[in-house]
Amino acid sequence: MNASDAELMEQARAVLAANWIGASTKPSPRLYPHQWSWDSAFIAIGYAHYDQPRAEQELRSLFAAQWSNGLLPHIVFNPAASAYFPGPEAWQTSVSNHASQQPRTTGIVQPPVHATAALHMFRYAPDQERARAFLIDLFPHLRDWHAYLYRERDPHKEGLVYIEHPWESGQDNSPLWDAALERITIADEQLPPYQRVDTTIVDANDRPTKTEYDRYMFLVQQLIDRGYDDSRIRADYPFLIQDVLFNTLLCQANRDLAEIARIVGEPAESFERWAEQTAGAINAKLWDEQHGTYINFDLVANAPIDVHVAAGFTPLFAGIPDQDRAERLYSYLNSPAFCPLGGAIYPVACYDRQAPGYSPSRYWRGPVWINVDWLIYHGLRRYGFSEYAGWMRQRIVELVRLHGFFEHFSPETGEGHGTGDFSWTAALLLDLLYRPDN
Ligand code: 9WN
Repeated sequence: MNASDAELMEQARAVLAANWIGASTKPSPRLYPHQWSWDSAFIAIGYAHYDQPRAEQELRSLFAAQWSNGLLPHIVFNPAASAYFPGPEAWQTSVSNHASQQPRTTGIVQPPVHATAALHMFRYAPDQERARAFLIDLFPHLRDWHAYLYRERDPHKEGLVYIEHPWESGQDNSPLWDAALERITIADEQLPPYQRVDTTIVDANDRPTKTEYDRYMFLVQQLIDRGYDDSRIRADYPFLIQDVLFNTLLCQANRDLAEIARIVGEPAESFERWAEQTAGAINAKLWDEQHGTYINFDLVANAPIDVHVAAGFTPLFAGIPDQDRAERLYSYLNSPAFCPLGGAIYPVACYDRQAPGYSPSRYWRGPVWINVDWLIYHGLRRYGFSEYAGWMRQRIVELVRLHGFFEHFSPETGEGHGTGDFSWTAALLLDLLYRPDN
C-alpha cells in the first residue's frame, strides 16, 4: 500500500532523526558518516519547517569549522564516525595555516548554497526574534565565505569562481570532468596506496571507477603539495573549472545574503553587485547558443566543455537567463534528451540521456538527484513554467513514495541506487510537501 503524504513526511523526519550525530546530520547511515557542506544546507531547508533549533545547529556546526581565510570545508569530520575514505589523515590540512584544526576538515569546498538555506530558515521560522538573532551571528561567516570565493577563486575578477576538484562541484564523477581528468597522467610514486571504503558499502557499479578515484586522490595530493595555498594552486595545477551549478548557487546566495544583510541592518550593496556580476558572466561566458543550455569552462585548456548536464538548467533557479533563453532551456529539458512532460521518464536525468556514456545507475552519469530536481523545480516556477513544475513535483513525490529515500534513482524505472536513507532526499521532499503551493 502506498504511504499517504502524512506518512511519507513522518518517514522523512525519521530518516533525518536517525542520521543526527549530536550536532549535525550525516548524509547517510554508513556511506557518508561525517558532516558535508552542501548536504547540511539542504538538510537545514527541511528542518526549517518543523525544528528551528535543529536547523540552526546544523549550520552552526558547519561554520564552526570555517577556516581563518573564509574557506568553508566540504567535510567536517566526526571523530566518532565509522570508516570513510579519504578521512582526515589523507587530507593533511595542517599544511595550511588557515585550516581548522578542531574539528578536522577537508581542504576543499562545495557549492555555496548556505545563505539560501539561512534565508529560507528565517522565512519559515516560528520564532522570528530567535531567527533574526541567528542571522546576526551567521552573517559575518557567510560574508567571509563569499569573500573567500571571489578573492581566491576569481583571479581575473570575471565574476566567475573556479573549482579545483570534482568533489567541489558536488557532482563527483559527472562526464563534465572527463576531459580534464584524462589529461592527468599519474606516475606510480605520485599516488600513495589507498583503500576505498565506499565500494564495500554500496554496489560498486553505482560508484565512480578506480581510474576516477586515482585521479581524485592525485588531485588531493597536489593540493597538499601546494599547502592548500590558492595562489600556488592557480599558478600551476591541472584542474581549474568554472562550473555552472557552483556559480549559479553563488549568484542566488548573494541575492539571499543581500536580503539577510537588510534583515540584520548591514549594507547589502556589495552582495547585490556580486550577484549581478556573476549572473552577467554566466550569461556572457557559459551560455551555449547552439544547444540552448549553459555549459562549463575549463580554465586550464582555456575552452568551453561541450557536455550537457541537468545542472545546465539550474541558472533558472537564480533568475539568470532572460525569457528567450529560459524558453530554450525549457525546450531542451522537455525533450527525450532529458525528460518530456507527461511521459514515463522520471525527471530529471542528471546527464543527457542520448549522450555517450549515459548510465541510469552510475552516480553522476545519468541518475535523478533530488537536489538538482529541487533547484530546477524552483527555477521553472520562477519563470512561470507551472505545468511542467507541477508535474515534476508530483513525479518526485511519487518516485520517493514508490522507491524509498535513496541517494539517486534511475530516470528510466525509478529504481533507487547508491545508499538508502539519504538525508537530502528526505529533507527536500519534506520541503516540497510542507509548501505544496510555493
Ligand atoms: C565526496 C555526501 C556527498 C555529496 C556529494 C556526492 C558524494 C562524496 C563521496 O556524497 O560525494 O564528497 O564520497 O562520493 O557526490 O554531492 O555532497 O552526500
